[in-house]
Amino acid sequence: MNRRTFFYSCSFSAAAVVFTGCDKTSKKSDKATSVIENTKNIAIDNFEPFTQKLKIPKVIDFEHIAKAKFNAQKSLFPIYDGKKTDVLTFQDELPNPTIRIKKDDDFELDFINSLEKPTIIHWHGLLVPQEMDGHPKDAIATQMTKEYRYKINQRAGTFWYHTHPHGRTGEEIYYGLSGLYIIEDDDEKALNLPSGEFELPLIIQDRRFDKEKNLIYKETPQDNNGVLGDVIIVNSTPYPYTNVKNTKYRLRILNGSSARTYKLAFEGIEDFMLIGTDGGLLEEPIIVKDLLIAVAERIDIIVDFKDKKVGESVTLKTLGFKEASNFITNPAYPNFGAKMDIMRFKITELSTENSLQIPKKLSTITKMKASDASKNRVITMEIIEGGIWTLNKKPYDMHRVDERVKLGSTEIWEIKNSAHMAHPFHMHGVHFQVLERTSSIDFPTDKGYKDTVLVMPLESVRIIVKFTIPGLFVHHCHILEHEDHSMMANFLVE
Ligand SMILES: [Cu+2]
Repeated sequence: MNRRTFFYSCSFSAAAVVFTGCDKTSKKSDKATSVIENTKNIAIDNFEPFTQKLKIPKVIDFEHIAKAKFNAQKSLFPIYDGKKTDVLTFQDELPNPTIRIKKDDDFELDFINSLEKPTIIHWHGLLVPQEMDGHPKDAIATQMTKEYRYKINQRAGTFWYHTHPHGRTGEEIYYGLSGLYIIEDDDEKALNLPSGEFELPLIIQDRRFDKEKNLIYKETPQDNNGVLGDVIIVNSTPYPYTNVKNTKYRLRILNGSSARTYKLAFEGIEDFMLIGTDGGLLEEPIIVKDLLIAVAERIDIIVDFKDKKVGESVTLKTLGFKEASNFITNPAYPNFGAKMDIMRFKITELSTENSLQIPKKLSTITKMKASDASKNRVITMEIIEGGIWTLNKKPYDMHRVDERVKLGSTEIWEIKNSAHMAHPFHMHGVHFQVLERTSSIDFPTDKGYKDTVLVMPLESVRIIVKFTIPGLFVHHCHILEHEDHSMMANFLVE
């Protein structure tokens, strides 16, 4: 039985699918490579990992242009060298461009929707007026144009953009509609962090391909728990490699996957330095051996190849871990905590510049205190009858106001996860800080400004947030299949 017929030979009970699904497991392949544990990977059966060179997104730099244009469209693109597959793009190629812009500069972009259905772009992590944020209710119809105009009014950091139409965000991002958005400022520039060729953007995503190397998305009802793929692409390149010198690199990493959390580590390098999170630089670097990064989170890290010789290589991987889920997902693919390789750094040149030091003081973060908050709210993450993922037991209605918040106020939101599965909780229009967690798992990323926080199974996380922008925004789970079905709600700041 091949994998395609295996999928469709499982029978599903619609009501029970979220909890049980099909409990068969796919047959392990004798040819299973070292890339992934416990899976049969058809797309890479005849593919040698680390043979395709990492693509670097082209840059739209607002220092040199005044206005950009995005046209969401269907394209054909070779994710695997030599084999084109159907994708969605903003400028007819992948990866989509990285936007670079400075604090206080004006952002101007005309967005044309050439897709068959309404859509909208959301600037994830940006603090912009409500009408520029990309709320699902603001989706524009086919062939319409939306003019995005706003000023960058926040400190430096690594952010991203993606489309956000209600019910179709997962599919649109999966096929390509996302990219990085980097804000720079003078404070960060003065730190002299690795830049130019020593600064690499890495968008990590897991994907599925059929035998012909065409992208495939949902296949079974279990996929509503989260679409997990067996091929990791970085900057739209499957299991890529990149050539490096034996010195420090700054990696701006985005988890742009549908559902997968990664526990990132470098084989051959014991530790690395976390310097920034969703909302920009930490106060000081934190040395880590590995790091959890959930969907939509960003980490800014320094990795040093100084002890490596020319000819050696270092593999970025996700370690196996069990903490995030015991939910059953499509058994044909590696589960939530699977160990997988991601990409390889090949040391090909000696560096002439090894003396660069990372400053001990990176930025100032004003810690918010629980006593600053005027209100406490509880947001629950749970499944209701019919296997629907919700916040506070209510499927999303884009015209219903779920939470009313006073403009200028500070609140504590307690995010309570009653499920045996971790969910990344995201808020639009704010940056928040993590006050405390009920679990003992260490999250170094909690020390920075956040817009997305992973709430572990049966865990409660208390966050503190100041609301400074008026209008209607969404908060939601960032597992894309959950936000589409229907783990999202509206808050109105007034
Ligand atoms: Cu979720």
